[in-house]
Amino acid sequence: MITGASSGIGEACAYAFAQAGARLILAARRGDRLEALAQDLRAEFDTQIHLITLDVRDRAAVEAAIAAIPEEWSAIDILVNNAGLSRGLEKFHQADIQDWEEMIDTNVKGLLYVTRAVVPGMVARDRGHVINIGSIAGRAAYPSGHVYCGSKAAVRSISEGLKQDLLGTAVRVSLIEPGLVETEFSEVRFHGDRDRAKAVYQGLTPLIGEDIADLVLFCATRPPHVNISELLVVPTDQANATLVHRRPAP
Ligand code: NDP
Ligand code: 8X3
Repeated sequence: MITGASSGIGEACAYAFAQAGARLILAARRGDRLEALAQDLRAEFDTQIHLITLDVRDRAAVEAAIAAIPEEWSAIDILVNNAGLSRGLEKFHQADIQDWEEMIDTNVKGLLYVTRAVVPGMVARDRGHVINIGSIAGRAAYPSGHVYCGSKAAVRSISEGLKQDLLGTAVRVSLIEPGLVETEFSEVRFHGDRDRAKAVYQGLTPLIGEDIADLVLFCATRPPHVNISELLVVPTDQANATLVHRRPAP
């Protein structure tokens, strides 16, 4: 099951797992995008797919959607908690509080709702893997990142705590923390301002969704006794959350 499969890293994960022969449960709010993706995956890989149009911020909807998964799909082996977003890049004292609500509700509470609904089945079956998409932003805050960074620091803590509580079961927990990945992320952060979004990746070679999907698949395909607990991955042009190398335009 991949959340946020309608775009970017989640969509790339859907391709990677489809190619590897997995059956896929794909979730996101934009059902039309999911339908188009499912059509492509069925045509290219003959993938069996179950779609869930879902807003992970809606706790009741998450619980109902997981409970309503047809019997033959309900034994989820791998949960990729990828749905997430940033909103705004303003100084703390100038930021829009509604942006904060959206990030915390999606990145933290949404991830919790989905995980809480799926993990009990994994524990009961003594089999499963939760792969959380955190961020380099969860390791160190950057200017004007405050709440987004905080939400990803929470994902880091939640992943650690989940692993501790699942100790003694066969259920694995992995955290992948990417640096700059060119997806719709910055366009969403800047509320649709494409020029501002493009500038984020100008002069450097960013990661792409497929780079992260590769790692998600790698984590999921280790032997059962191997738990990759965390992976930090950045473009070669990025040293940390604030230090990137940009080449001048030719
Ligand atoms: P995209 O904007 O391309 O994709 C985000 C995905 O999350 C979309 O499929 C979107 O689907 C889904 N999503 C957002 N809100 C909700 C919601 N309320 N309910 C369900 N699905 C939702 O960005 P990325 O692929 O880059 O982002 C994926 C994850 O990777 C996020 O958690 C992000 O924080 C993280 N990340 C991204 C980095 C980057 O530089 N791009 C770096 C580090 C981490 P829909 O709108 O259809 O609901
Ligand atoms: C996304 C990477 O550095 O834009 O989590 O926050 S960054």
